Amino acid sequence: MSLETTFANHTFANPFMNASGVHCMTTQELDELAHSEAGAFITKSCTINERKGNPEPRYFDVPLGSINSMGLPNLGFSYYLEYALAYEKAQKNPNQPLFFSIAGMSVQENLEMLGEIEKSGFKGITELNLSCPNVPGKPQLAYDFEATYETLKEVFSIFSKPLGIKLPPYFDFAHFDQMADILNQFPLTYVNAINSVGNGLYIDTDKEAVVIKPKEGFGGIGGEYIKPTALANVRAFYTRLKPEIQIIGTGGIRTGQDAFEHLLCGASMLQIGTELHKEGPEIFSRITNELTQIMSEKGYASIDEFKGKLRTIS
Ligand code: RRO
Repeated sequence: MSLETTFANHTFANPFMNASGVHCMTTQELDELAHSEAGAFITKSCTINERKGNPEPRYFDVPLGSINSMGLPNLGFSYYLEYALAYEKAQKNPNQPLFFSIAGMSVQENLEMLGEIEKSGFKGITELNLSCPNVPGKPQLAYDFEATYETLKEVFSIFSKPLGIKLPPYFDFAHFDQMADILNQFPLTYVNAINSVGNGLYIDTDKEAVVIKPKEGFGGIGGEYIKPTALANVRAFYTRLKPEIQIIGTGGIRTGQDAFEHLLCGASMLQIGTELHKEGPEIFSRITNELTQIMSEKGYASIDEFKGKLRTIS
């Protein structure tokens, strides 16, 4: 029995990693992930310059998930690139590349960071976040199909290393079709579905008030609330994208069963945000055990035996 997963020409011990934004802002948090049972990990989405982000409170755990409006706080591109290069230099197993997330405030800023990554010695995988819902005045780029196409055209004219993109959730078959048509025109390594469900509102009934300060309480929803939407997006892209583009499933992964469902829909790697925030990096040993248990009960020796093989009703 093995949880090994092949992704972007690398073999990871298991498919689990953090979702960008959770437990990955500082070198200390990143090192804790590196020493955890996670198969891989990713840095906090960054901008060229350090950002403080939105005013606090800006992240709130709720019974069925979380709401956040962090506003892209990060320590700046150079901080994470230096960490990545040092990590690679010290690495014993070159088969476990780091994932590096960027989220520039403009196409130009993204191109500038990608240009730097391209000419650096970075050997890992870059994730371009086109779906942050929390920067006031900056819409989620991947809801604009033409802008997404134009951005990817520019990106691939200057960037040749492995690149994935982080998408927001879509809710309509026309949008799944349109976005997949665009993505299939590019040499993407992967698509990560989904970011938080943007601009939800959580209310504290006793206080008759919102629970986070930015944007009058509106924020990205994660956790159990969003699993069906995440599974739908994973499945929709798995069945529409060319096979060279792999899928990372993110959204509502709390237990081994949630992980199994994402894999059944076609995800190759699995990212955990809300539940990692609640439990800390120990979650990775719990959830790998739970997934192993489910696979053994079902008689599966490897993930490839069931990945993507969701049944429909005829
Ligand atoms: O920092 C954030 O507010 C944030 C980002 Br960049 C993102 O992509 N998704 C999210 O839920 N929060």
